[in-house]
Amino acid sequence: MNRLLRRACVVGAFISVSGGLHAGQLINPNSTPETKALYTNLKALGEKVMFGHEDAFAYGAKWWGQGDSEALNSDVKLVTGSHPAVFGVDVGAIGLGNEKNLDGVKFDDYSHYIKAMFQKGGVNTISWHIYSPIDGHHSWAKTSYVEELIPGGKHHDNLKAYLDSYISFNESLKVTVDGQEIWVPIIFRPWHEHNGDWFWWGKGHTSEQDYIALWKFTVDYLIDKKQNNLIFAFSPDRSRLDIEDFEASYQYGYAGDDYVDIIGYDNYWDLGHKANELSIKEQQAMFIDGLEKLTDLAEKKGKVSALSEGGQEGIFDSKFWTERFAAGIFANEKTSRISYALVWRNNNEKLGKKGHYFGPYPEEHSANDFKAFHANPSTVFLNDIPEMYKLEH
Ligand code: BMA
Repeated sequence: MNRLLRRACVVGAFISVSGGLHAGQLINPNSTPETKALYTNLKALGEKVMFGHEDAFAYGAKWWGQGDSEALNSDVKLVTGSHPAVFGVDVGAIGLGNEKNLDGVKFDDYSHYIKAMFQKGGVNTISWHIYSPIDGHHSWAKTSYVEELIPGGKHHDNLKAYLDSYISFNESLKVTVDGQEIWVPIIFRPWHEHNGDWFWWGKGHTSEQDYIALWKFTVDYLIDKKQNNLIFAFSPDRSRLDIEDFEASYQYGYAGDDYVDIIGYDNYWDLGHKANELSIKEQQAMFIDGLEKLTDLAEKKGKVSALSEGGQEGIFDSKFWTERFAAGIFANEKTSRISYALVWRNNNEKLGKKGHYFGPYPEEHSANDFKAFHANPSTVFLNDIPEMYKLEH
């Protein structure tokens, strides 16, 4: 389906269901039934919030996963007895033809974990620290590649080839349930933190207009190629948002409501980021204010919201989970409208990067506090996740 026709369908779907612009349809009218159900059920969580952990099943601070094993392991389960409700994956390096992603996880293992997570009723999200399709440089390049990758650019075909490599991974995410093949729904979050200047698609290395062209092309291409299991998440970085002028600053690089399903943001900044000089109290106030504004904006657009990535690196606050994370997320009816909050990975200690972890693990000093977070009736883990892939009738 071409772009204009799709847009007409999206608008049509909005109007036919609600008579207004707030019916909350996915941007892809051909989404699979399970994908549509997931989107509706994310919204239906109301004031409950799912906990997510990046690379949860791939490895933990002190272990490395077995891709083909039936039983999944996770640091979160070692601490609480339950896996997280959301599993985060990053397909960085996928276009290079490597067997493993940028953090050493085999793509085949990721595929196994994602399918196993789906079969247990959990939710999967994929981000992409994409290498440059022009010269293979990693994401943190300070080079202006985007203009040459978007339609009309001289390396546009390279972008298509990278998207094709994602498509072949995405198409491996199919399982058979009761004799029926089901495509695992994925919350797909490309081109993230674009309002920062650390990635080559970020501010300073590309214009807003070219970033929007990049986003639009990515979405149109994947939808045209019938990747009907994707829910598209947009996620600027909190550190570059102006909380006082939230809507305008959030929508820097926003391609429009018919190109985005999830209004997310990544937030390390208000949670004790080393460069943030505000007091804990002030940071916490900004965390709450930002979440309220994020969920208000999502509500206005009829979309789902999420804390798509974040946490406190090296969790130096032993009461981080209750006094900062939960205290902000469950501060009020607005903040708790986010559907999930995902913390970043627990780097395997043997691989260096000491202290690069964001979730608890056994004997880690916030582990007890995390148990209290898990016991909070408003948090959702895999052991108490509601049905996410069917609609209640
Ligand atoms: C970053 C860090 C890196 C990692 C990348 C992709 O934030 O964790 O070490 O390679 O994410 O997972």
